[in-house]
Amino acid sequence: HAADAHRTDLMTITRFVLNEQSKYPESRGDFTILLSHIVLGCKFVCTAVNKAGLAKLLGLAGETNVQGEDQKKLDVLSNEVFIKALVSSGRTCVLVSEEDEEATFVEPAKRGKYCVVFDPLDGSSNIDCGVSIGTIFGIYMMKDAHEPTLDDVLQPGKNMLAAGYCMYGSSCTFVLSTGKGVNGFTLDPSLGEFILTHPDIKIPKKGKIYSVNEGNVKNWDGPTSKYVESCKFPKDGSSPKSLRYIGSMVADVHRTLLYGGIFLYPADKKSPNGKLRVLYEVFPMSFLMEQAGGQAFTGKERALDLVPTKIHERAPIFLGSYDDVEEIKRLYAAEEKN
Ligand code: P6P
Repeated sequence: HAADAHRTDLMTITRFVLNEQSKYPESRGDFTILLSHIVLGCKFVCTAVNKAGLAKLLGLAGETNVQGEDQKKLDVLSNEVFIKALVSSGRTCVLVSEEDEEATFVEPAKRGKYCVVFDPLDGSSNIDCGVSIGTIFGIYMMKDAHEPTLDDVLQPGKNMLAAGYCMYGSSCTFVLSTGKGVNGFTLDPSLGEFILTHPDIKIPKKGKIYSVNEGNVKNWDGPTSKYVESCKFPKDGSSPKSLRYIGSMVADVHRTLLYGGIFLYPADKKSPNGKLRVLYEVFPMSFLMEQAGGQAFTGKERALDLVPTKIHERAPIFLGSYDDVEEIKRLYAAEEKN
């Protein structure tokens, strides 16, 4: 009957989070309500992204649609959906989006105690060629019950209560950590529900894949160059690592989480802080990696220890299998000594 139980005992993401909530008797379910609004936003984006190709075919995307309105670009549309869903949840006070230069401060009547930082559609330049893209988010508790300020979102990543992403690819996969491990859910379109498909994800301690944009090799610093060299020509005679680089962070990180290995977006001469954004790319993915038994390093420190000073600040990032990141930490430490 195990199979039957699986078929009838549907562990939806809502039920999963309610189970978590039941461990905190004093909790009033605010987090559960917040998460259900994030999930709603992801379901909307999933359908919109899947129709994007068709929309292009029908000349909707980018031009005027059948109602003669200007069809919004998907990332702008996704951002509006998430901002509206988060404000209407009544559980947020400060929102930071990759799409908005300034933070959004929720009006007092709809204010809650959570702050959400997110990239509504990361990698959206890949939509037209069908590469997987995703929504990335992190959740902080406001610092204390006062007038919300930017300080509520300029917290180190280790203060996050939860983080996750939703990948829009061959299937729609929602990966979440609330600080007690990592779990993956797959959207069942017939139910419109995310079902638990990847319980308690743990990243392999060491991997056989490295993931970096080798086009930047001429600008890399010493430790990064030495590390990538060691992936291609291992000194211990082991076989070289494979290179897999999709160029969409959610897709590259999801593969790293499930298969192991290391994802790198290093600093280089052109961009001394790398390219990826601290609040809504580096922190959420680093949080997930640590929760899955991996680690995340900026070249100088543990990624989650970094204290951001600007909401769109960038940082270099090396994240993935524990032993692989340990290698690059050793090379940066050696560089420090010289
Ligand atoms: P590059 C997509 O534009 C993105 O923000 C991430 O999703 C991805 O990891 C990175 O940039 C790719 O950057 O410079 O290799 O094209």
